Amino acid sequence: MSILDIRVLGDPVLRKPTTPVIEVTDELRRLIANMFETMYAAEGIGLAAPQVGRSDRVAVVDVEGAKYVLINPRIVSTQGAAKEIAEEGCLSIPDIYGDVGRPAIVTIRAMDENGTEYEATGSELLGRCFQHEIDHLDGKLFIDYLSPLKRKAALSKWEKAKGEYPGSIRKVRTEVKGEHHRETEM
Ligand code: K1U
Ligand code: ZN
Repeated sequence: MSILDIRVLGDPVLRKPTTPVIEVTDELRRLIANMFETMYAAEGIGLAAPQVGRSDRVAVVDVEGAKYVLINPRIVSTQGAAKEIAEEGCLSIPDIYGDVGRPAIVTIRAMDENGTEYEATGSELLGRCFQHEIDHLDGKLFIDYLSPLKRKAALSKWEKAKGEYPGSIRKVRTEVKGEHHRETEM
């Protein structure tokens, strides 16, 4: 398995809508395994294919040990009249956070890595993560939900930070015994 580079804000792949998966192949299963490894190395709870430069409609989620492979996911219902506000971050916009209002509970339908359809309902962090990842598959980012003022502040902070990511690429490092190891090819 490999840790993949993460694309950051500015890379057009993050804004490109994804293409539905027609067939679950071994190549797709390898991508999914690499996405899980990358997500864990980056200490995230979710990761969508565009974040690793792919336009397949695929994402992975692990919230408190509840692991999900999302192939061609869609939201089938939401519950909660008022939108619940909570802070979000994004592995593709490091160190930028903002409050996002979303339906409190969502039910999704998706396929797993065996091509089996399933339905899952998530509330709190899991529900938020499902929505954040499905947004990625539609080319949407959490900053799009911020008020104009907060979005402007977030983008101005990002303007100062983005130089750390040449080519809009974030190299994910894993820490072993207090040392940093770059896992991806330089
Ligand atoms: O898709 C991504 O960029 C991953 C993102 C998912 C996410 C974060 C917050 C709310 C909903 C979805 C992250 O995992 S960023 C890391 C993070 O914010 C976090 C990590 C552990 C617990 C809680 C949040
Ligand atoms: Zn994100």
